Amino acid sequence: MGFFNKLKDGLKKTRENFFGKFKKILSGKTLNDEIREEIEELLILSDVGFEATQYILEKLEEIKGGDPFDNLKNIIEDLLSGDNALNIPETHPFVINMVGVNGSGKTTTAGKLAALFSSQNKNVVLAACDTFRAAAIDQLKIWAERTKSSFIAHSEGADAAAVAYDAVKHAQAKSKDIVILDTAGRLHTKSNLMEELKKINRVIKKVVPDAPHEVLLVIDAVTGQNGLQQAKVFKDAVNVTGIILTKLDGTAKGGIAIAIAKELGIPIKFIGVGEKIEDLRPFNAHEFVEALLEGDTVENTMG
Ligand SMILES: Nc1nc2c(ncn2[C@@H]2O[C@H](COP(=O)(O)OP(=O)(O)O)[C@@H](O)[C@H]2O)c(=O)[nH]1
Ligand SMILES: [Mg+2]
Repeated sequence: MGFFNKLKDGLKKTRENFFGKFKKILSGKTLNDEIREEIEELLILSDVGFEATQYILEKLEEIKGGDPFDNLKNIIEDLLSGDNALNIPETHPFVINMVGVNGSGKTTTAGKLAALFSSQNKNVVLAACDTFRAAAIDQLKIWAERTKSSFIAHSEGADAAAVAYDAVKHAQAKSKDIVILDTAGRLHTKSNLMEELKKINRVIKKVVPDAPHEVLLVIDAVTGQNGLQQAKVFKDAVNVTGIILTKLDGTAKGGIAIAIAKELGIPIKFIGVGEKIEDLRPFNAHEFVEALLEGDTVENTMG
């Protein structure tokens, strides 16, 4: 399956329940109160959130001419468009810090990213900075083996920043291209977690002054508005440079991507639409909107 079809497949629940309905509601129509209400309801139900929903409705009203469905697509694409290129430094190592709450998909995504970079002939170092549980260290080790990445870990309970420091040092000494720091996400110690993440960012600067080049916040799409609130905590504490939205395949409320783009103002850089290595892709707003709003699934289910 090509990636576009995989993306469509991953967004199936969201499309079938909500976004796939817009074409029929809007195409060739003139806006009226009934249509406006229908759109508003679908957007809210899909977790687009109040702010972005109102914005979309206002824009739709503003645009004169054109087909309202095409206008809607353009508005959503504009909302989702950001600078989603990775901030790759001129000299390696390129250091990526992965942050997010437990279960959001950090470790899996770190592994998928390692696979993606390896396929581009980059040497990757995976660092087990989630030292809270031995199982977390083992989980990353498996990804390192699968992706032929170097693996840096200390024992359970070790200082996360010390692991990060060693990983960056190792990468520099061995001329590795990329370091991915897989951090902890236990929220019940929220302030400690933020302090730990800040310390990691501080300590690696002693080796590479402009590191981390990316702080990627991993958000589980299934957690919806709740995940968005958590994201704000991370955004305030560590300098988040990009969002990775995972598990879009597991929710009908994929509209959360639009809420995130509008409310956080941080570009979505990757999305996850499944558990396999190939299910992580660089985010492309145009492709995403096409996969979300176009498609024959609605017609088929109505036949
Ligand atoms: N369906 C689906 N599952 C995912 C995706 N990304 C991660 N997962 C699963 O989410 C669970 C938690 O992932 P993990 O990487 O351990 O989260 P962490 O606690 O943030 O490190 C695992 O079972 C992953 O396989 C995705 O895009 N789609
Ligand atoms: Mg983990």
